[in-house]
Amino acid sequence: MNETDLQNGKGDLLPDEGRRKFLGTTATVTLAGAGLAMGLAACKKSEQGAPAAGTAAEGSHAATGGEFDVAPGKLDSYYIFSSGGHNGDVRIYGLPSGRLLKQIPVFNQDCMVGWGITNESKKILGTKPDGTLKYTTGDTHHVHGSYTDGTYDSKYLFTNDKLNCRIARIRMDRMEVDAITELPNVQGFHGIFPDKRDPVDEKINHTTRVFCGDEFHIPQPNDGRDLDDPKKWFCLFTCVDAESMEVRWQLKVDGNMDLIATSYDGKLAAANQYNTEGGAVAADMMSAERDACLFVNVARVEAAIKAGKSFTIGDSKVPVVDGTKEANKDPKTALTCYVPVPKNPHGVNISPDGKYFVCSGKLSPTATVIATELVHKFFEGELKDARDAVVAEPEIGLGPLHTGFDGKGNAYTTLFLDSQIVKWNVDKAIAQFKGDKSAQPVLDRIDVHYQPGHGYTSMGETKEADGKFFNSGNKFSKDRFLPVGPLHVETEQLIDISGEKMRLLHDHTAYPEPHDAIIVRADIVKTRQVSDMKDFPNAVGFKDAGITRDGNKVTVKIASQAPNYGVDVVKVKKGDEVTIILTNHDNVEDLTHGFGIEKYNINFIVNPQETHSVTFKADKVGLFWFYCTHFCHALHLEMRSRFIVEK
Ligand code: K7E
Ligand code: CUA
Ligand code: CA
Repeated sequence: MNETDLQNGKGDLLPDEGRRKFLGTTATVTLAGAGLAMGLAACKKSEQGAPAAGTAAEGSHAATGGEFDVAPGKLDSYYIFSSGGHNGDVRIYGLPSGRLLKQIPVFNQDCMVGWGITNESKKILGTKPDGTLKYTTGDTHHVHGSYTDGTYDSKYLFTNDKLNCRIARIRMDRMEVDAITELPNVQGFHGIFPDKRDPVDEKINHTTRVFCGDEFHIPQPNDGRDLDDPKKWFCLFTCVDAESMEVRWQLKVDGNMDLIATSYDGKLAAANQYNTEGGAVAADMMSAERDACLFVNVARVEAAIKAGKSFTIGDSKVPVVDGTKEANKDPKTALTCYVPVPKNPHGVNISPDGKYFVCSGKLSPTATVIATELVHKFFEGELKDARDAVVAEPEIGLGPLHTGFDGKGNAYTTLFLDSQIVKWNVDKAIAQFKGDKSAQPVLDRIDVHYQPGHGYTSMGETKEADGKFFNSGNKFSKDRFLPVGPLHVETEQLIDISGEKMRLLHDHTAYPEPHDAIIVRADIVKTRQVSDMKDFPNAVGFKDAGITRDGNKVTVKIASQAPNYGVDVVKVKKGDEVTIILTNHDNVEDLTHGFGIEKYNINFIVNPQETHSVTFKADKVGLFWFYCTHFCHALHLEMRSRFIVEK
């Protein structure tokens, strides 16, 4: 088998030896530029103490099929809320079926619902002075839900835009974005995580803040100064208020931040750091043997701000405090704790019992386990060295990225280079670290197809982790689906983790390119299928429907009910600024109307009892039909009226 064959995705036909070679080839090709192969040379596979991997790609580990099928008319038992990557959206899947249920436009434009087209969505997205959108692109990586009492409360989802550094909030009753905030003075806003409890007032046992990690260091302020002086650049950790969505404060840190995790007691936020070197090119970012996991003492940061120890950067009014090592030498007053972990870690996740943070090695074949209790001890001045907070560092395989938990003491880590999920036991890893030579932390491995990034378990980011499912978000699908040209759809693989051995249940597709997701029990999620008209201040009643003019501004108020808009013709003059306000008066679940005007690039929907509006210039003379774009009624095609623009 030559290299071309290997690249063509014939890996599954190969014996295990060949599969490894196949993956190795891909990995080398993919990452050679970054010099990753070198960094991994230290890993001795034979000494990992793992039981033999499932050798055939599927086989002994695979489910026989059927048992997790969702029959016609039956509902899934879980939701997956997933990021959409550089499509800029958030997706909802059902589990265990893997069926796609909804795509929520967030930072992208969407002509199905009219996101980025209606006045209401443009206001949330943000516009330039000329009324056009400030940004039309985005890159969502992480989606996390708001918490009450350590589990999801079905109120909000929060997601990041790595590209234009915005945080978005989705209200879960409607599964629509209701707020977007741009973070000042950051680039590469990557990790995001809501807190689970108030760090100051213990009685507040729900999400009040969302923490944001900043991956790319920049000159501060980024106004043309220090462009050739990377030593002066730095990153900011950001705290956003979960209700007002305003930026509360920022923290200057050493190094960069990647993913974020928060403690169950509300007191700590953690971020893995891969560029503690402050390098501007990849080789420099990989020069140190160890980087760090940063812990932020949230209450102390807020006390420092109250005490007036903050400054501001550039035009931003957000208070910034100094969390660098230099400014935080005494642990008893320190705002931050930097725990050294091996080379360029990726991913930080907390166990459902709140006891351990796990940082994956990425360029080191290890996972580092840090005890929450010992980080607290550090801040009390009772730990000699921040590194002493590490209680285990098992060797688990090549390219570990993200970890999920089953709530029974086991961790499941994605191995990007090995294309596997490895199951390992946290207590056994701790025993091994303490010197127990008989402890074998690695319990099982399963092949996935191929190169997993994020992996996550059912309810695994809550204290209600139930140990049922693990979903592997793979970065390469190669031969898993019918080919559709150069851009492959991604594979997600559902794994049953309820037994001792992991079992692969099925593949489902994901449009490129999701990163992180959460799996939420279906009974927790409460949505409403028909909106409340009172939530829409510009709702048009049947009596207020009609056309009004104020100078060259024309307002068209439409109260629609299937299968009519209630207006046969709208006449305006060329050059008029036209605002159309459309209310859907149907009070019937699933009865959505659309509104598109020929040649005017306008398309949006109104769900039952909802109102949306658009504003545009009538710059083309003639007759233009506007029609219902969403099938609503036997007379759906007849649901159309005339928009006439006179000279
Ligand atoms: Cu969460 Cu993909 Cu942004 Cu890891 S990152 S894979
Ligand atoms: Cu109204 Cu189709
Ligand atoms: Ca590094």
